[in-house]
Amino acid sequence: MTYDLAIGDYAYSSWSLRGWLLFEKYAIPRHLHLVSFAKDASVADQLPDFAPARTVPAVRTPDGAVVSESLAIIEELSARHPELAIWPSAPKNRAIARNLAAEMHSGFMALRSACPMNLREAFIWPEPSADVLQDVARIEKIWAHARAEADAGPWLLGAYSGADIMFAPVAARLAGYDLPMSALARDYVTTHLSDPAFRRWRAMGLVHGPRLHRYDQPHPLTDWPGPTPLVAKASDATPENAACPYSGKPSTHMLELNGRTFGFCNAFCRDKTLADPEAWPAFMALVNGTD
Ligand SMILES: N[C@@H](CCC(=O)N[C@@H](CS)C(=O)NCC(=O)O)C(=O)O
Repeated sequence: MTYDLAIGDYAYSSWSLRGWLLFEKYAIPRHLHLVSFAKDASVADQLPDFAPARTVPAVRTPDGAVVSESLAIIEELSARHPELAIWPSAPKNRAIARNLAAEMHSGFMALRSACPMNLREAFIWPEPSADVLQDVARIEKIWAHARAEADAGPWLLGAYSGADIMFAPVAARLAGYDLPMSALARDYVTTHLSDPAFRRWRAMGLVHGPRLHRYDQPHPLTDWPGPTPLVAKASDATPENAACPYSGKPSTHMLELNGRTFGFCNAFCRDKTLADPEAWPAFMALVNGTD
C-alpha cells in the first residue's frame, strides 16, 4: 500500500508542482496519476478514484483518505512522516515556515492571476501592474525575514522545507515574467530554478502534453532564466546501454549527447532526458560511468 498522487500538466499546473515536489524531494513512494487540462472533461471527472477532489494535486493516502489542498497534503505527510522533517525541526523556524506556506496558499492573487505559471516560455513584462509589484514587494519582505532566521543553506529556513515547496511556482513566476526583485530574492529564485527536482519537473513539462494557448501572454519572449541544459538530440544509432537507466527495460529510444548514444525504454523517458540531461541522476551516472 502506498500513496496515490494525481497531478495536472507539468508545464502549467503550479499547484501540482507543489504536490509532486513534496513526494520527489522527500523520496516518498507514490503512484502517479495524470490528468490533462487539454481534455474536455473537468479535473473532477478525470479523478473518479479521488472523489470528492476537484482540483490537482490530490493525494489518496494508503488508508484511503483523499487530501486535495496542497497545504493540507504537506501537513498530513509531515505528520505521517516526522522523520523526514518536512517542516524545520526547530520550533521557531517551523513556525515561520508554516506561516510563509499559509500566506502563499491564501495570498498573492494579483501575481497569480497576471502571471500564470508557464514553464515552456519566459516573458519580458517591462511595466508590471502596481498590484503585482505590491505582491512582489510582500514576497521579498517575507523571504528576507525567513532568510534572516535561516541557518546555513540556500533555502528559506536553511534546509529545504514545506515553505520552499509552496514558493517554487512563485519563483518560476518571478523569473518567468522577468519581474524586478532584490538580490536576495533573485538568489532564492535561482536556487529553485537550479534545483534538480525542479529541473526534472520542467523537463517533463517541455515534452509532455499539448501547448495550451490560454497560458500564452501578450509579452515579448525571452530565454528561459534557469540553467541552460546540455545539448542532446534524438538518434537512431545503436546505444551504449542495452537497458534503460530508469526502468531496466530494453533500450528502444535513443539520444545523442557529446557524440555518444544512450537508450531508453520509451519516448517519454528519452525526451524528458533530452530536455535537460543533467537533471536526471540515473542518466548522468550512466554518462559518467558511475552507475
Ligand atoms: N487550493 C488548491 C488549489 C488547486 C488548484 O486550483 N489546482 C488547479 C491546477 S493548478 C486545478 O486543479 N484546476 C482545475 C479546476 O479548477 O477545475 C490547492 O491548494 O491545491
